[in-house]
Amino acid sequence: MTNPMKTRRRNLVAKTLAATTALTLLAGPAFAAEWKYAIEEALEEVQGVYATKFKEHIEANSDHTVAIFPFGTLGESADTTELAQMGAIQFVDASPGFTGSLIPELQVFLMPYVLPEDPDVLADFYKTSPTINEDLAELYEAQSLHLIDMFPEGEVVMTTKEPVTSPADLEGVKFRVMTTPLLVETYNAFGATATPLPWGETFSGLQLNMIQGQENPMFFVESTKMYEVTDHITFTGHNTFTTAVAANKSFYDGLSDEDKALVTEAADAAYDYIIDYQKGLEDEALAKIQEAKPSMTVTRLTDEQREPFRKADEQVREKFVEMTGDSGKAVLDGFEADIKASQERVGSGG
Ligand code: 6CS
Repeated sequence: MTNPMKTRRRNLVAKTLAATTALTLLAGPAFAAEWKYAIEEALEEVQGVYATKFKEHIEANSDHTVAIFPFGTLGESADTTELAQMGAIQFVDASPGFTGSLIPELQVFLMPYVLPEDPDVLADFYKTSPTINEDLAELYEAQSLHLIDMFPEGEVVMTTKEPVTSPADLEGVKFRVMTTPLLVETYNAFGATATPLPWGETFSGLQLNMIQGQENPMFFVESTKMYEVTDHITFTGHNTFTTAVAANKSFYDGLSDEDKALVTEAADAAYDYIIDYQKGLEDEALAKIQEAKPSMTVTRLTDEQREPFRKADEQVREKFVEMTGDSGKAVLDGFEADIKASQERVGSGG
């Protein structure tokens, strides 16, 4: 349901940004522009590190400048996505956990036990997959967005108030998920009571015990201090957090060939950097959490313990196809074929 307060605020933000963009264009030297780029995280977090690298490359190789808007400055993910669709900002980092509500096929990234775990396979997959870079990219275009890059942000772990080793432990647990419908299906199939919430409501929800669990990659559990409001970490191996950077379509289509090439080069540099940057990040974050809160428990589910969670896959697959029809089925088939191709290329069972 649309919240009129939020819509009014979003419209005001859009108008202000559009006006400042126009002023910058008028005042700046010929062809130089300030490009606005919103992210869902802080500058020091993975999306911020990628965005900073992108900005550095653009600024070192052109007269353009990039202004990064971290989480909280322009609203939640749904708000910044809308701003990018309207052209009030030029770039947005928005994750399928939210954008899956806009482009249902993107929910393929949220299906449990479908993405490989091997980081090398993942790094190859996001870069080379025709399903991502051609088929899903086309679906972005239909939403006035041009897909620039998708990249992984690390294995998702559950953090909860009570220990979790089986779906029975999730019974009665209100578990916060990002707002895309397939995540609700997944966590309900895992035995929990899935509770979709924007990111900004998660910490307080846990603090007030309105929710008792959430999932996120380890670096984010540490940087956002999720460990202060939950007591147990569980590695279930069911997913990797995926994010996506997109540009406003009319803006991108209107760029010169030279600027389009510049954007591609900047994205390639940022992609390579962020893949490398994340090596060891999970272990570092875990060590910091254990130092800050020695009582935090860490459980890595065995294959046997994962089995009942894996069973959810069939149910979630059916739901995915029900929600997305033939188009989603084709995306899922292509997705799995591309993963297999990356596994063969990288030479791993991943
Ligand atoms: O759980 C979330 O909503 C957030 N998680 C990450 C890793 N990045 C941004 C997103 O909003």
